[in-house]
Amino acid sequence: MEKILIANRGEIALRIMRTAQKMGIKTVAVYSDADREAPHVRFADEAVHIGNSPSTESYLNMDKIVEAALKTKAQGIHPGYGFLSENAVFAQLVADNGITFVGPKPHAIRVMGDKLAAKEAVKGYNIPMVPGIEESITEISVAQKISKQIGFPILIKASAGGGGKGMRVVQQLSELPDQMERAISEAEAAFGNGAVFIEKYIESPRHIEIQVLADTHGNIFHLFERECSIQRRHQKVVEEAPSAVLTPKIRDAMGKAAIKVAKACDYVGAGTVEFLLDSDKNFYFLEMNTRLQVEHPVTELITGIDLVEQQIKIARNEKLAFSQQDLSIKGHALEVRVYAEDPLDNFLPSMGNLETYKRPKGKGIRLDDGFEEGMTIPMYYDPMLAKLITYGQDRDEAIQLMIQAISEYKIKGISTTLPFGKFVCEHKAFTSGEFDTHFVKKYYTPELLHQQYAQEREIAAMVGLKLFLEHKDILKVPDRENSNWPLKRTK
Ligand code: MV4
Repeated sequence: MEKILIANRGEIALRIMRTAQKMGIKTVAVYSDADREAPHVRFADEAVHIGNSPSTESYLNMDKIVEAALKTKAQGIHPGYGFLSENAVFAQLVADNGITFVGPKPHAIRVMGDKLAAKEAVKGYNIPMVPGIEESITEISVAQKISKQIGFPILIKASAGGGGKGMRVVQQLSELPDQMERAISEAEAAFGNGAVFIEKYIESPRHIEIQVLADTHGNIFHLFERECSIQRRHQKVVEEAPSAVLTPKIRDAMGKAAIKVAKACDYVGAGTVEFLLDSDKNFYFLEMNTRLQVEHPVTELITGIDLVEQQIKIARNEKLAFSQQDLSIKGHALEVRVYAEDPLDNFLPSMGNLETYKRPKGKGIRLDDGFEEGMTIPMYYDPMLAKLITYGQDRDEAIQLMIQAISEYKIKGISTTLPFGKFVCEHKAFTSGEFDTHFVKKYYTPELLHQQYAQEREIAAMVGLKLFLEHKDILKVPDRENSNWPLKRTK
């Protein structure tokens, strides 16, 4: 593979291109109208315009992307995350055109994209599963019988769902018929597939995922876990590796289970196996993500392995050049996602121009971003601007570095979730490691962020007053009549 096309944009397109460049592979960018001037376009060796700004007319347009690869003679396509990365039809189309899809085979994408098919595939591999059923249910009477067996609360999930879409918690039997009906019609509307199933609802879980790498020669290894419990409405906010709560024994057991899940679907490439960990530290397989994940950098930092490099090598049919015994965890890594959203205003998307954009720098700080000062954030795509990643010898060091890096990261012109990231890193429930997936719901209110600002304002006012008192003998305050100072606030 001497040339690859990156079917993505923003930070992940840049991140993939950097590794390709390091490996001596030429890169082809694709871009929409809104991204004509985007950094990923300028960074690539070649760039092909693929359509209008909406992603349905550009980054999701399979034919255009394959056409661009054929035209530029790219031998591989890396899909990044989101967009077409977990689309089995696209993976097949790429292969049918004689191009290498940098990712798993369509079969694995298809199986893991359907939660019931995934359960079916891993059956017989002795993988811990949440108590529940393995088939879709339509009959209320059947649902009632099963729910009574499992015990309330239960969770109704859509088979075609994932990432939290189409889930419903049912607290008691009387709510079941109504919730079932809604879940089915929601799944029908959202996915064109009304299949739903029931699981025991794990009330206060942690979300822990295992990174796996599988080559085409039958080697499958795991690269330990990422803790992803800090999320807001299924959008991850802070991730870290390793998890503060896994013992070597549980880590080993989860790693082995993840490898079995990968085996069960004949997995090739980099993949992530999601688990829930309950308050008694029992873990359960949830689903497998068949792509490179947003939060992959924390794994790279603690293992020293470039996951994109491994993806490309695997796609070239190379054998993994290490074994499970060679892998170990060194240090601790933390990632804060920076979204163009206002944490003081219900995380409303914040659009506008990056008037000021100053990056934090230094040892132990990695910033994966896709924007530059002066750029306008397009409204068509994901609101994630950047990922701020810190690496320290231990968890406390990574957290302190993160707090420092956030304060050095200057973004003006739009609101971002950086202050929210700081809030999390300073919170006792986070620093103590005692949190679950309900962290944000439990502890966050905009008022608490206001307080953070209030303190800063108070300090600024005190410094101002001190300077004034020190220098007031030489300060000249213009008298009103002759001043241009507006008497009324104009803004
Ligand atoms: C669950 C669960 C509790 N019990 N399944 C959400 C995303 C999707 N991957 C599965 N999810 C969940 N499945 C059972 N049986 C709770 C969640 C869940 C969750 C999981 C991980 C991270 C954040 C979450 C937020 C809400 C619910």
